[in-house]
Amino acid sequence: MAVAEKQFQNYVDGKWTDAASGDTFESLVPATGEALGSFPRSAAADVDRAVEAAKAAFEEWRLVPAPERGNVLFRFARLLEEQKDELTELMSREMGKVLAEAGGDVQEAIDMSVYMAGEGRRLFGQTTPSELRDKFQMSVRMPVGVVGAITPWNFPIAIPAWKLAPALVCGNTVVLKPAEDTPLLAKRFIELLGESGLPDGVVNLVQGYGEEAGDRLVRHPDVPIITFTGSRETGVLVTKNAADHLKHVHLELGGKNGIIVMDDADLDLAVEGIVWSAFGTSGQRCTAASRVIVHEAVYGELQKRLVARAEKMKIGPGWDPETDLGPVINQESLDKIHSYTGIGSGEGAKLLTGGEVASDGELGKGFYYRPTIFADVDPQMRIAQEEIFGPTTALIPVKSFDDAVRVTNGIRYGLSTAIFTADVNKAFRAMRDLQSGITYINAGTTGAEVHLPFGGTKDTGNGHREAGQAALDVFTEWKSIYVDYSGKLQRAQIDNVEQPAP
Ligand code: UN1
Repeated sequence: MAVAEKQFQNYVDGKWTDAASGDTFESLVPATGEALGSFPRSAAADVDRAVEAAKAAFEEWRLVPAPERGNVLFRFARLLEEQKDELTELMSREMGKVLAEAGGDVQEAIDMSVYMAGEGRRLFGQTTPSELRDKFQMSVRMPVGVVGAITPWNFPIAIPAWKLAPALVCGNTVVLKPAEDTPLLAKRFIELLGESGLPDGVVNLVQGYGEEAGDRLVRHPDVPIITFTGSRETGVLVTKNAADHLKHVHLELGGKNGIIVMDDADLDLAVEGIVWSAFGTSGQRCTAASRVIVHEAVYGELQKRLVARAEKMKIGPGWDPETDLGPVINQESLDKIHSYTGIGSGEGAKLLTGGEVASDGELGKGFYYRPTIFADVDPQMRIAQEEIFGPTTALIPVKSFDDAVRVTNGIRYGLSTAIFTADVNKAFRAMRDLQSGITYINAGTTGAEVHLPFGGTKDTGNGHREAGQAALDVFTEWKSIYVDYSGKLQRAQIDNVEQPAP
């Protein structure tokens, strides 16, 4: 697919515009290092204009009936469907993932938009009886205002949809600051949303860097909600910088997800699950399985099968249908991933396969890393504790189920966990005892569907969830409404005391 190098713009109040400074940055193709286009390097002044537009648009958008807001999302889903092939191919180019996964990313956005479009006819609140006669009461969800959405590059179409679809159907307006590694996909996303019939100013796009554009959004007094997906370190910064305005902060941060393989597991299935979860998207998922906790009885056999599978993976550009493993996002990422190979070896872990940059022939132009497996990893080693965000996984032997649970839980993060076992009792104990927002039984750590809550415990976030009904809690505030039709003053907690509770 040829996307000629071009200059792209921000989208503010329904118009395409440059950054006030005129500064730009480039988006690179990770498979080849070529530039895809240049984008506005936005700063505070650009964010301020976008927020002003979103704030003004909110006054009208919040009054549009929710089913009508939902209809916009239905149209958006249809446009995404029509453009699915184009977006898939573009994603394999700008972000690097293989076609099947890129298609899945777009499909996730379609599914989320359809799900949230339907929410336009629900947005359920509660009605309850009153303790007094002739009185009615209910709770309703209210939109909050301008949402600042800061999205990552690893799911460049899906995650903007996770955030924007619920934000919009609830009646909020949005300023999106996408990752600087995937600005063209964000531009296409916003363009299609605009074509779906959103009034000007309801959605705005500000391209640029986190420390410049993102930071202003986080601190802007007229942005009451920040939703951020990214690293733990940036999540802490976002929380601190949003605190002066007591913003709602929704965070989706790191993971160090573990797959447990018990002695009674179907090993072929476990190997498939591990390969998909550890090496899919080149390990650049917050749900990636970067630890495999294996019962000692099957440890040797699992190693053998896993290494054989990993060594068969074909490395290449995402758009080549033969490719199993695409590039990682950029040089900095490649360096970080490789530095963890050094760290793991230095800590005494045994490198079974991989552990090097793949640079034969054409691969030398891009950012490729071989699928990497360490064995004999101690649970306290850095490669078993820190998020690497690359195709590297660590095998940790354990003696029992209880050991496996203890090791799986022995990290700061709590996004996704999995267990392969044929024992239903162990499966149910795992569902109860694994400390994570998501647990899979006989599947890898990846594969969330849009209608269940997505998010993690511990340092993966701050208690919020996106997707499903839980997303509505991020983007609305409850209002409780009391309607007294008795015609007289009735005092709650006072006038009903003649019949106290027994
Ligand atoms: C992420 O890795 O940031 O379940 C999101 C999954 C995907 C989404 C992952 N559907 O892993």
